[in-house]
Parts: sequence; C-alpha cells; structure tokens
Amino acid sequence: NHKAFIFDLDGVIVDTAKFHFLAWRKLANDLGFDFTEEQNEQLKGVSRVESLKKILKWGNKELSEEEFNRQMAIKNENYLSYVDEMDKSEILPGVPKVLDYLEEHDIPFALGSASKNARTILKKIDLYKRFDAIVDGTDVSKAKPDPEVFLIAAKKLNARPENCVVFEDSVAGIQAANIGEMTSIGIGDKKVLQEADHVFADFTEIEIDFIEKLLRN
Ligand code: B16
Ligand code: MG
Repeated sequence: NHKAFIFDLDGVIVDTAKFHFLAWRKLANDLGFDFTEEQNEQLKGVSRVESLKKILKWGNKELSEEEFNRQMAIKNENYLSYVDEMDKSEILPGVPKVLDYLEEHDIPFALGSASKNARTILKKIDLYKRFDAIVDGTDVSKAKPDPEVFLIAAKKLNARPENCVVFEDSVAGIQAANIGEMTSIGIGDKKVLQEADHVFADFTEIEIDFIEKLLRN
C-alpha cells in the first residue's frame, strides 16, 4: 500500500532530445531534406520506429523495409556516439535532490522510458544502480500512451498504480500515466502538458514540500 515514484528518462532526467535531434537530422539531410527543432518536439516519447516513420513523412520519402532498418541502425549508432560523451554532469538540475530525498525516506523509484538505450544512458550518468527497477523500450510491446511501461514498473516496485507518481515530459507519457490511474507530473510547458495533474517547468521548481504532499495524499 506504499507510494512509489516512476521517472521518464529523456526530457526528465537528462536532455537527450538534443542528441536525438542531431542524429535524426543527419539522417534526413543524408536523404536530401531537413526538419526543424519544432518538429523534433513531436518525436519526444515516441519510439524509434515511429519517429522514423514521422520523419520520412515530413520529407515525403518512402524506404524499403531493408533500407528503413539500415537507416534506423545508422541513426542509433550516431546517437550513441553522443551518449558515449555523457557523464553525470548531464543530469538535469534539481533531479539529484529529489532522488536523494526518496532514498533517505525509503520510497522506491523506477525508470519508465521508451528508449532502448536507457540502461546505457543510466550507466553513463552513474544512476543505474540507484533505481529499484528499470523498464525501458526493450521491455514493452505497447508504446506510450499505452500505460504498459508504467504498469510494469509499478508491479516491479510492488506498488498499486494509484499509489504511483509519474514524472513525464511528453504528452503521450502523461496520457499513459493518466490511463494507468497514476498521479501525473508534467515537466515542461503547461500549455503542452495540460492533461497532467501538476506541471513544472523543470525539477528546480519542485520543492521537497511538494514531494511530501504527494506522499501524504
Ligand atoms: P531510442 P523517453 C524516448 O525516451 C525519447 O523521448 C524519444 O525521443 C525516443 O525516440 C525514444 O525514447 C526511443 O529512443 O531510440 O533510444 O530507443 O522520453 O521515453 O525516456
Ligand atoms: Mg521523455
């Protein structure tokens, strides 16, 4: 009957969107077109396959299945070259304070990410061992807004969904948390994340008072 916390990775704990953008943009450029940082927003929380489908639509391109898979592999290799340079200085401000508090109070917390690279990234930023459970793109069959990723995380933490608090930067992720009947905390723009139960621009805006309130509810 205890509370548990679930964190998305990209856009919540680290800002890897900038690396995804560079790698996807190179792919688009190599195929002869370009897209904007604004369009890149639409790729947040979206799986690798679905991201490439969207990008190809923007460029009016069609690829054979073989070429699609080859391009995806190239993109990931390129993305991982940026990830390889990451260290714990990439952890977004305000995040360590919250994780420290949860550990000090024995509140279990998990990662719930769409990324297949989540474990690699957590190791690079030295957070891998601190999560009580990790659920990522290799563990799920249904993408956000399906709540599968968060429901598996809740199960691993031995917590009821209604006792889970989810931190998410994407609309699809907030919807997933809501469908899963969890408390949803949006990290980003209030206008974009209006379906969330609470929204903060970033973790520096989250006071420990607020975390304590969540724990009492
Ligand atoms: P990968 P999250 C998501 O991670 C990203 O927001 C999204 O932009 C990315 O396409 C997706 O992971 C898949 O990532 O190519 O590494 O498997 O926000 O759910 O932590
Ligand atoms: Mg995210």
